[in-house]
Amino acid sequence: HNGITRPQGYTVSWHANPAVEAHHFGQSHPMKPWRLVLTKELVLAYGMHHAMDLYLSRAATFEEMADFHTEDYLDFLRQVIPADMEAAEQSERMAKYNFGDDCPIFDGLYNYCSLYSGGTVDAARKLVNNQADIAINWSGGLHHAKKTEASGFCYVNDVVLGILQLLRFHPRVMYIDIDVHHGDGVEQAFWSTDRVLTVSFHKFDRDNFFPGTGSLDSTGPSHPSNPGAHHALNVPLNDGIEDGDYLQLFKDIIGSCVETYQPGAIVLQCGADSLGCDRLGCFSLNVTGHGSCVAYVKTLGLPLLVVGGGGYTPRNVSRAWAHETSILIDAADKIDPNIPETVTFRNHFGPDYSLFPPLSEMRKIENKNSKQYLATLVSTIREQLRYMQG
Ligand code: TV7
Ligand code: CA
Ligand code: ZN
Repeated sequence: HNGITRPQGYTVSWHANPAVEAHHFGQSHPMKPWRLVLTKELVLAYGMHHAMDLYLSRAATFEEMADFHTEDYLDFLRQVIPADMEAAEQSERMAKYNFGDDCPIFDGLYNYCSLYSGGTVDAARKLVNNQADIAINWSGGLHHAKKTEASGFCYVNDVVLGILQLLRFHPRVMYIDIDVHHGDGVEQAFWSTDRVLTVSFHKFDRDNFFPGTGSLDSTGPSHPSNPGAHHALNVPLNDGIEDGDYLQLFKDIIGSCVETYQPGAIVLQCGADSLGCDRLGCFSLNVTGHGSCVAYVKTLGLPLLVVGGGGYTPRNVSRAWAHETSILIDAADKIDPNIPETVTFRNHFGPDYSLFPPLSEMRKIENKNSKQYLATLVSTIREQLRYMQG
C-alpha cells in the first residue's frame, strides 16, 4: 500500500454517515451535502482510512438535541414537510422558526439534522471517554442555529451539542471558528458562561455580509453579574486576506488565548468558505494556508474535536478537508499533491488534478486588510484577554 499508517502515540476517530450526503437543499441552494462524498473519496483514495478509527454516526436523539434546542422547535423540525413551504396554515410557524430561502424544508430534513448532530455528539464522547485524542466530523460545524430557530443553512447547532458533552468533563472548552462567517449561534449559546471561550475569525461588514454580528468590540454582555462577560472574542476581517497574514494573526491570537484561558479541550470549526474562489466567500486563502491553522491547533496537544461548516465550491472544500485529515493523522508529507488516478469523480479536480491549486491567484481579490489593521486586532484582543482574566 502507499504507506499511510496510524499516527504514533495518539488516536484519531472519524465520524460520518453516508446518508447525510444524500440530502438536497434544492437546485440553486449553495449548500451541497454532496461535498462530503468528494471529501470521503479523496480520503479513501489516499488510504487515510487506515490511520483512523472509523465510526458510522448514529442519529442524535430528540432528547440529545433538546440539550440546547427547545422541544417546541424540535417538534416542528420533526414534523414539517416540503409541501408546508407553500401551505398558508404553516406560514406563521415557518416565519417564527426562520425557515425560508436560506433554510428550506427539504425531504429528510430531520434525518439530516439528527445525523450530522449525532456525529458531533459521538465525536465529543470519544474524546471524553479517552477513546480518541482527535475526533473528526466533517458533516458538522453548523454554527448559526439558535435555541429556537434555524439560521444561515443551519437547523440544529451540533457544535453547541458537542461542547455541552465536553463540558461534562472539562472545566473549560475553547471554540475556534475559521469559517468566513461569524459563529454567532455558538457565541450566543455560551454568552453567559465563563466555561467556554469562543473565538471567530470572519469577514465583517455589518450591513452587507451575513450575519452582520461579530465586531471587534462585542465580547459578551458585560453586566458585572455575567460570568460570561469577555468570553466571546471576534476577529473581524475585510476582503482578500492571504495565507501568510491569516496564519500569523491566527497564531498570535490563538496562542495568547490558550496561554491565558488554559482550556482542557478545543473544538475547531473548519468552514472552507474562507478559501479563495469560494462561491460565497471573499478571502484569498489557499488549501495550505487554511490547513496551517489546523496544523497549529494540533501542536497545542489538547483533546480536539474537528468539525466542518461552510464551503460552497465543493471541489475545494474536499481538497481542504482531505488535506486537513492528513495533517491530523500526521501524514501530510506522505500525500501525493497530484490527485490519484483511482479517485472516484476525479473529473471534478481537473484540469490541474492538484490537491493544492493556486486559489489565491485564480480569482484575485484586493487585500483590504492593512498590516496596521491586523496589528490593531492582535493588540486589542490581547487587551480583551486581560479583562477576561479579571
Ligand atoms: C455555515 N449568503 C452558513 C452561511 C450562511 C449564509 C446567504 C445565500 C444564498 C442563499 C440561497 C441562494 C445564496 C448566492 C448567500 C440576507 C439574505 C440574503 C436568500 C436567497 N443563494 C455557514 C447565509 C446568507 C438560497 N444569508 O456559515 C437559495 O447566495 O445573506 C443572507 C440573508 C436573505 C435570504 N436570501 C439571501 O457557511 C454553514 N444566503 C440560492 C438559493
Ligand atoms: Ca468564523
Ligand atoms: Zn460560512
